[in-house]
Amino acid sequence: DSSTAVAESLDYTITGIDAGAGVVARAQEAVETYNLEGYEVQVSSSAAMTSALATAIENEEPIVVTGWNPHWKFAEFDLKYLEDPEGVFGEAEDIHTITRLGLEEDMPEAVEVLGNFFWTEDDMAIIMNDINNGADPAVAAEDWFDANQDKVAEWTDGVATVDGDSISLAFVAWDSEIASTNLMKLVLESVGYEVDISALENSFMWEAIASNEADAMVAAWLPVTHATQWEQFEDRVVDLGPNLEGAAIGLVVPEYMDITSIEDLNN
Ligand code: PBE
Repeated sequence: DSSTAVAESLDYTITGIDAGAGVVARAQEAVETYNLEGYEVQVSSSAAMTSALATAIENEEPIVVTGWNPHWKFAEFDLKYLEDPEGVFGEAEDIHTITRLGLEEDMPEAVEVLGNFFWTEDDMAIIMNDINNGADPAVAAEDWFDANQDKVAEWTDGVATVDGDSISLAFVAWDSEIASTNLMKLVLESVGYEVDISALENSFMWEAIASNEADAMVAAWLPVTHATQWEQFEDRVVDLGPNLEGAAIGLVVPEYMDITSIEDLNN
């Protein structure tokens, strides 16, 4: 097929998010791997991407975005992942909890809680959807915290309380991580910590943990999304394992688009 109708209808544009995001790096890799000639991955932010997506869908126009779940966009719009026969975006991803070296010795109670933290996509969706519907992130996290005391109790069970020790969590302002980090702040506060959360660009989040500027984060997407950061920092951080399983990244389009695979972007 020598027609480029699909590519032209998309203006040869993949609508990306922040430049540091793993899904943007993988999308750039997909342009190479699938030889998506002329395509560019436009970088912006999660908010700009979802707003472009909403506008396109309102007008039933073609659009392809860097997507991931957990994310509220799948609840709000009819969307599909494009098939990825070359496996550029990996299979299922897990979201891991990562601490700085030495945190276990310095704040064993916090590490116990962080290591116990494990929830599901459905749990996270409740906070994310509230925020998307206009709730303040801290308030949305608090509502979930209040309504899910059984889960909070599992994560804090048998953990000794501390007396106002300061701990800092780093994150990136992706919707999923805004939800999880705001929740973990409350959980750590419930055992007596004073918790500071700071939003950074992705590689700075990893760097902050590796250089002891921040104590922990719940925002590491592995094995594929943050493979570059993992390779760079694995010797200088501690991986406490997954806090959520079955995440995914990929290229996402509205259901009404008549394509099914990344390869079709060349049509
Ligand atoms: N995300 C959400 C991030 C990880 C969490 C998929 C946009 C990324 O691509 O790095």
